[in-house]
Formats: sequence, C-alpha cells, structure tokens
Amino acid sequence: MCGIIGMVGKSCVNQAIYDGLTVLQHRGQDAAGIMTCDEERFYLRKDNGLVKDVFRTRHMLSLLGNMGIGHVRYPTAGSSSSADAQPFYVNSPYGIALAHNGNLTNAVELKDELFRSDRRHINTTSDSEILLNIFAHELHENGALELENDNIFDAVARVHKRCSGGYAVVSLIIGRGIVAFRDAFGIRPLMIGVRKTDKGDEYMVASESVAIDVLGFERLRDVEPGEAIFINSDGELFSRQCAENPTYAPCIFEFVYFARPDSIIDGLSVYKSRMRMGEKLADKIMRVLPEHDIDVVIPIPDTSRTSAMQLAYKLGVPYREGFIKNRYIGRTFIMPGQQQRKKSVHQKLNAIDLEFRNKTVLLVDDSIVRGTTSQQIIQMARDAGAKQVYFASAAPPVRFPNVYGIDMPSSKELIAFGRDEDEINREIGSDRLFYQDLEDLIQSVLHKNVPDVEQFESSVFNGEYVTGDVTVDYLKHIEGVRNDSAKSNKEQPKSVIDMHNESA
Ligand code: PIN
Repeated sequence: MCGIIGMVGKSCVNQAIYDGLTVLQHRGQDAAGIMTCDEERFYLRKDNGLVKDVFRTRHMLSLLGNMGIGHVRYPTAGSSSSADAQPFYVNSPYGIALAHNGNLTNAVELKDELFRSDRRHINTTSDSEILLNIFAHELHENGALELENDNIFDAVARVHKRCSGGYAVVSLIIGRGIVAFRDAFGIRPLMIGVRKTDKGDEYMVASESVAIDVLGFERLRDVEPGEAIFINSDGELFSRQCAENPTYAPCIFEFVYFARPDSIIDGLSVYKSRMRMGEKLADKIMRVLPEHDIDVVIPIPDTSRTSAMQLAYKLGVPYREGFIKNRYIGRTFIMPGQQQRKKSVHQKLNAIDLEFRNKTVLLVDDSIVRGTTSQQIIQMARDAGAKQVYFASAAPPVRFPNVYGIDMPSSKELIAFGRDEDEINREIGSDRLFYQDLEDLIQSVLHKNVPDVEQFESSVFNGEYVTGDVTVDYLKHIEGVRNDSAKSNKEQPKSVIDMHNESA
C-alpha cells in the first residue's frame, strides 16, 4: 500500500506536496519521494524513511517548479532499497516521471515483454518502473512532437490493455502537465481536488480525500475506474474514459483498515462505514448470544475505536479505553518480519487494569490477519484481571492473499487459512470469537446514495479476484516473495529479486 499525490499549481508546489504526503503518511512509512518540474528540468528527492526525515530544508529548496508528484511507500519483500523509492523517471519521450499505488498481476510477463518487444530495461523490482516504461513506450508510439491530449489518452488506453491488476497512477510530463489514472476496476483510490486562486485554478490528485481537505482544496470528484485525467501546465483539466469495460470494484480493505476515517472514497465515508461495521457486529452478537454477559467493550486502538463505540452503544454496554497506545511507535502491521512485529506489540499497548479486573470484556479489532497481535492482546487482558475475554473482528476472516497492492502475508501466515472459527478462537486464546459476516461488511460500506458502486474487491475474504487473471501459479509466486523469511532475508537470491514485483 502506498500514497500518491500530483499537483499543478500557480506557484511552487514543493511545500504543498510535502504537506500532502505527511497527511498520507499512514499509507506507507518506508520511503518517500517528490519530483517536481519546471519548463526545463525535473527535480527529485527520494529516500527511505518518513516524510519528515527524507526532506530537509536543502532538499525542499531544490524542488523547483509549479508541477510535481509525490509518493510514500509501504514496505514489502525486496522493496527495501532506496533505489526502489518512487517517483521514477525516463528521459524519452519528452521526459516522464511516475509514481503509483498498487500491484500489477502480470508484472513478470510485462518485464519480459518490455525487453523483448520494446527494448526497454527494468532496473528495479518496482511495478512503478514497469508502468512508467509501458506508458513511455505507448506515448512514444502515439505522441507527436507537440503532444496532444488525445495522444496521452490513447497511450493510457494502451497501458490499460497491457497492464493487469490494481493501480492508481500519477505521472508528470515535463513542462506539459500531470496525467493521473486508475485501473479499470477502480481498485486503488484516487481523487481530484481544486483550489481557486487569483491566478486561476490549482489542481491536485491524491490517494485520499483527507489530503485534499487538509491542503485547503475542494473535493471535486473521484477519478473513475479506467478514467485518465490530464491537467496541463496552464491548469486546465481534461479527462477521458480509457478502459474498455470499466467496472467499479473498490478495495474493501481501505474501509476496514487502511484509509483514514476522515476520508471519503468513491463517495463512501470511511468513518460511517466503520460505525456501521460496529452496529452490524452488535446485531450478530445479539443474534448468536441473545443473553450475552459482556460487561464492557474495549477497542484495540486506533482503527477499531469507531466500530467499537457503535457496537457498545447498540449492545447497551459501557465502552472503555482499556488499552493505551504509545503514539510514538509505528503501526505493527506494516513492519516487515514477525520478530519485529512481536516486539513492538508490547512496546505499543498498555492495559489499564481497573477496566479489566473481574469483568467479561469484549475486545474489538478491525481485522485479524496473522493473529499474533490478537493473541498477545488477549493475554494482556487476562493478565490485567479479566474474568473472560471475548474478541470481535469488524472484518470477516482473512483467508486469501491480496494481489492488488495490500501486502497481506502469504496464506500460510494468515491465522484463518485452513482454520474454522472455533479453531481460530482456540489459537488466539479467546473465550468467544465473533467475526463480521462478509455481506454485513459490504452493507456497512455501501451507501444507498452512491449508485455507482455495486461491488467491492473483497478477495482477501472470499478468494474472488475481480481482474479474473489470478492463477494458482501466480498465487504461488507471490507466496514465495511474501513470507516472513523472504522479507527478513536481506541478501535475497537473485531469482527471488528478479521475480518479485513490488506491492506499492
Ligand atoms: C492497526 C489496525 N489493525 C490492527 C491492522 C493484527 C491485524 N491488525 C491489522 C489489527 S492500527 S494480526 O489501529 O491502525 O494501529 O491479526 O495480524 O495480529
């Protein structure tokens, strides 16, 4: 998972892109990069680290120009090198830079094809470099010296024909403008914002609406599945549908965990979705355990707070903040390697004993992925004196790998893989376990006022991959690059590095 931003302003955009990336920092804390341009050249700064650490004053001063793109990266196997940080750029044609969020499911074939037919070399393990070279090749085939809007849109249409998977892309064409597009299913999010100034309109595109809000832009609309947007250097916006059969199927996991609650994705409020997840869970608990004995509902901070609050309200049970989180420690979910994850759970959360002592507590989390955190937190609740520990997950069991840009572990590391709910309950050590049903999750996110969205990309729960091209062989391939031993092995064998395509 990554965060992207693109901006065409009426003055230098470096500070705005920096601020936007800081707002999107939750989408990736592994590396950050900004590329800006004026009429003549690109200016780039990218490195491993948080936004605040990657950009020092001297870097900011060197990022000149009124147009730019930015990226924050999520760590994945093989992607830890700063050479893989985005944006990437190529000199020909015109001078093009690109950053993306997502994962290509045919990256291995594309890399080979790029070499054999397009005579292009890919030097990193990043899908971004592949997307950039495909886009550059198609623009070269389609583009005149004086680039027309249709040349750009035709090139994006060819990118959609060649590339499969989930991707949201921002690209900078030197001196000309910014191109942004989204895969034909709209799996990864992308939104457009506008800001009126004395000199005219400024535009930005960003992974989440929260970046648009915080920078003082107005939310214009989401980029549609398969649609491409071109904002030229004069600040004019053009758009065209570039996919043959666009279908809305946004990633449901954005709503479960990744996106900030104050974001609105494809017209659907993340916050409201999480509230409804809590209500639906309460309904389920009352269905399966009408005479429940829950004394208190305790969220596992932060994401689950919203649903836990509504769950408690609907059950008519007190809601208590029984776990306090050290806010200076990063999210455990996105740290590579099991060892590092285990250690940080203890550093991250502390229990307030009084809220647990002699009570039947219901702990609520947004999801159970590996189950290791859940296991340790349940033990913490027992150590704090709880009489019984029940556990509720606002999402259904995660049983399948994600191939569209969410770095889920290999299926063997998923606690729900090959286990039924009783077995998971035993494994994590809870007295009772409640999972959200998939249909209830979908209904929690869906809102009647948004007729465009009828389905979600929910493969981690049901194993149905919307792009229809995910084979058993491909799943085996990503399993190989995702397991924890692959992640912790810094000296990866060449074959693994070669095969790996980055989940951005
Ligand atoms: C963490 C949100 N959330 C907590 C991420 C843990 C799965 N984990 C997914 C639960 S935060 S585990 O609130 O945003 O910090 O099942 O893999 O152990």
